[in-house]
Amino acid sequence: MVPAWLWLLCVSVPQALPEAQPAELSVEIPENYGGNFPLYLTKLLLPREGAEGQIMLSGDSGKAAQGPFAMDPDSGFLLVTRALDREEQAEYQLQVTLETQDRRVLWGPQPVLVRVKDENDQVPQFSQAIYRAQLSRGTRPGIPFLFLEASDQDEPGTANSDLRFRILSQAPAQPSPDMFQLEPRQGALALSPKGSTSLDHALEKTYQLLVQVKDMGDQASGHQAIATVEVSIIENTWVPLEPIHLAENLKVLYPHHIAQVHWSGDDVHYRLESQPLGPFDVDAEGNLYVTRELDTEAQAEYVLQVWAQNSRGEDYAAPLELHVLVMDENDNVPVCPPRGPAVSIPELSPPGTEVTRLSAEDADAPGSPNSHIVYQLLSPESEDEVEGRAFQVDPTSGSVTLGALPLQAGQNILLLVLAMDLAGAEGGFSSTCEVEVEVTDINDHAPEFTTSQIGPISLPEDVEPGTLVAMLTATDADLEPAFRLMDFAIEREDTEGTFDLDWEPDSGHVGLRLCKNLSYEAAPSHKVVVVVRSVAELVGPGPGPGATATVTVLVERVMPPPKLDQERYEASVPISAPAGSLLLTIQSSDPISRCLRFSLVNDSEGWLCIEKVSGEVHTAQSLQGAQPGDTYTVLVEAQDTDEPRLSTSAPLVIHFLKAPPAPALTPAPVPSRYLCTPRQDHGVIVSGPSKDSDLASGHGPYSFALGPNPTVQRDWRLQTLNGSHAYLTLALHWVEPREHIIPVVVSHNAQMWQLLVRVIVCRCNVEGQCMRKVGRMKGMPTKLSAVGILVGTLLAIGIFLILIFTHRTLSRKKDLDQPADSVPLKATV
Ligand SMILES: *[C@@H]1O[C@H](CO)[C@@H](O)[C@H](O)[C@H]1NC(C)=O
Ligand SMILES: *[C@@H]1O[C@H](CO)[C@@H](O)[C@H](O)[C@H]1NC(C)=O
Ligand SMILES: CC(=O)N[C@H]1CO[C@H](CO)[C@@H](O)[C@@H]1O
Repeated sequence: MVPAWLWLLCVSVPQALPEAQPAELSVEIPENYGGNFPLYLTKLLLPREGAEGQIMLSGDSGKAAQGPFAMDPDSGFLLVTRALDREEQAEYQLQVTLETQDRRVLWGPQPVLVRVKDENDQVPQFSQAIYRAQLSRGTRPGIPFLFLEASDQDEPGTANSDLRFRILSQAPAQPSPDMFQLEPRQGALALSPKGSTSLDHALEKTYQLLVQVKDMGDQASGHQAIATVEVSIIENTWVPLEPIHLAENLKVLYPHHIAQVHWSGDDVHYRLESQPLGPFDVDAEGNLYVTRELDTEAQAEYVLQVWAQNSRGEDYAAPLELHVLVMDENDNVPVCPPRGPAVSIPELSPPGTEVTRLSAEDADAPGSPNSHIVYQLLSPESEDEVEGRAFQVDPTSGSVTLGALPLQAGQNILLLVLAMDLAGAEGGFSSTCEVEVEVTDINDHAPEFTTSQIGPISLPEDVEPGTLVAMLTATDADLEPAFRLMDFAIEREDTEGTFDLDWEPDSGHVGLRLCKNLSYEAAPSHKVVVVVRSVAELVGPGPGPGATATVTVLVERVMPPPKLDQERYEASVPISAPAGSLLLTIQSSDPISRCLRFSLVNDSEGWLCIEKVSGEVHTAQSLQGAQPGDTYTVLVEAQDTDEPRLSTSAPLVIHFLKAPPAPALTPAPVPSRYLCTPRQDHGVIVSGPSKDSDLASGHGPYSFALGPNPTVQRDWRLQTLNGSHAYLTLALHWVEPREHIIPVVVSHNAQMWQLLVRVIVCRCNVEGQCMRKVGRMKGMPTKLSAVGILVGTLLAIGIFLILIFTHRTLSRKKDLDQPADSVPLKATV
């Protein structure tokens, strides 16, 4: 029951799962097996009923060739028929299948991997029997210059193929027996540290090394091989290079060869680095190239480093340094500094003051003529004379300084300065630099009056305070408004406080105003000295004479027009009035004494005349044509003799009266007076009005005149005192001392009469009086003495009367010469 079940299982499982892969079987077999063959390797678990089918053994991927392997059909063992060589074939892939006659698969396929286990049966082999290498002096110790190669056919990764290199011997062993070192695993041959130090002194040109390679790693056993290494010592050609000068913008074919380096040893690879990064390259032969055009302005100098390296990239020696200098070409134009804001220079700055310092940039090589810049002033054009130059430019430093020509405030100057490279030589480049200069104002001008003397200005006395007397104008040559502000003051004035100044703060005009009433009497003229100053502080010399102005003011006296005592005058005159009849006297009523001159304005008939000085109005001729009852009006004008402008006038109305009947001539008592000669200041008052009411009817002016006798007119003078009295004085210095009877014609209201004024002229005594013998009174008079004096006086009067009468008789004779119409009238003494 059980085998039937197992068979069923064994048969049915592969049938049910024909694709199922049984686990791979792995079998190891030692290489070069020295025992009997066939060698049973492993037993396969075939089904029991193996007889029914046929066991098939095939090689890789169903190939029929199974090589040295076979299956024992009876036992189901896999067996090998001969010894295997791993170096020939290391692995065999086999498949075992149980098939029927008609090639139906009953079991399998079962993969079987047969591995041949390695045996150290191979000897390591050097790639060359003799290695030749060149070694440059100066190679660093430990840097391999030759790599030995060896191979071992045994299984890689096992000790059988694990190779070790070793120097067996060195010949010659001078100057040191171990000049070289060999890396055991890599076979890299290098100088030992000792060899490195002694190589330079070594005279030997060649070293022969016997080298060994051995398998089995570090174990003592193993196979080995031997080779020879010939090392030739070569002089060091790795020498420093001179700097290379390369022109910028060089037009050649690139890459352009610039230098060559050479490492004299074998197995060399060059590496190049440029600091900073530049267009440089090195090829396998050590040729250095520049690969494109250079620009000194971009980079003027490069430092190239070239390394000589072995194939592992290790440096044989220190790198060589190579300086590449890019030679400048004058390919850059000087560049002016950017034009900045205007440079402010105060006016009157001394010559030599630095305005600015130009510094143009030239990108060409510093220190070369290509960047050597010189400066030249283009504008304002430089004068030949130093005095004519406002600016100077130092060619080398570019310093712009002030010249001798003074600048004026407010000027705005654009300086053009040429900056030339190649030190100004021909063929160089140049640029024009601009510098703006602004000359600022300083308060160096004092304000000045346009006129220093003003006037004389005439001012009437009555001009009102506050009146503008004069306008003064001052100017300031400065430009800055703040420097043009002025301050005015009265420096000197005759009368304090009479005048005042008045000005707007920002104007140059100042008004001189009157503050007080003027008075001609107090001051007929004024001198006012006005000064002007700059409000801001003045720089430089102080104010000159123009800072003062003198105003002369003359005070004009103001006179009121003359005033007459009446606004209208009236007089009456009989039409029969003779020429020269006094009508009235015009008088001034001025409180102040002034000289007036009277005149008649429109006396068209010519009837009247007026005394210029006294104002007496007389008839000028007989009033022919005038009718009684008529009036005649003329204008009387009074003019101030000092100020003819000043005048006044008043109408004078003359009323014409009927001619009166001829007056009766009444003898008048003859009063007498004494006047002494030589002439003294005495006179006799003659009264016009008569006590006779017929003659002296009404009031009004009386006019007086001396009688027509020429002697009388020569010796005497008659002046009208007022309307009713006249004053009789001696006209000559000396008049005969005796009794004089002087006829005086009086006219009044068309009546006229004659007075005979008796004047006794005597000799003057010392006191200017008549010498009269009069006794002196002493003490109180007694009754007796009083009677004596009375009698004496009466006696004296008697004698006096006798004297008078004798004189009268004498003078009567003279009266006979007088005209018949001159009738003596009464005279009041
Ligand atoms: C100036 O004169 C005016 C007119 O004559 C007068 O009214 C005024 O009082 C005077 N002023 C002074 C300060 O004398
Ligand atoms: C003189 O002038 C005054 C005022 O103008 C006038 O009234 C008068 O009639 C004039 N007299 C004569 C004679 O023309
Ligand atoms: C009217 C008038 O004034 N008459 C006088 C004229 O002058 C004499 C002398 O001086 C006076 O006595 C009058 O009174």
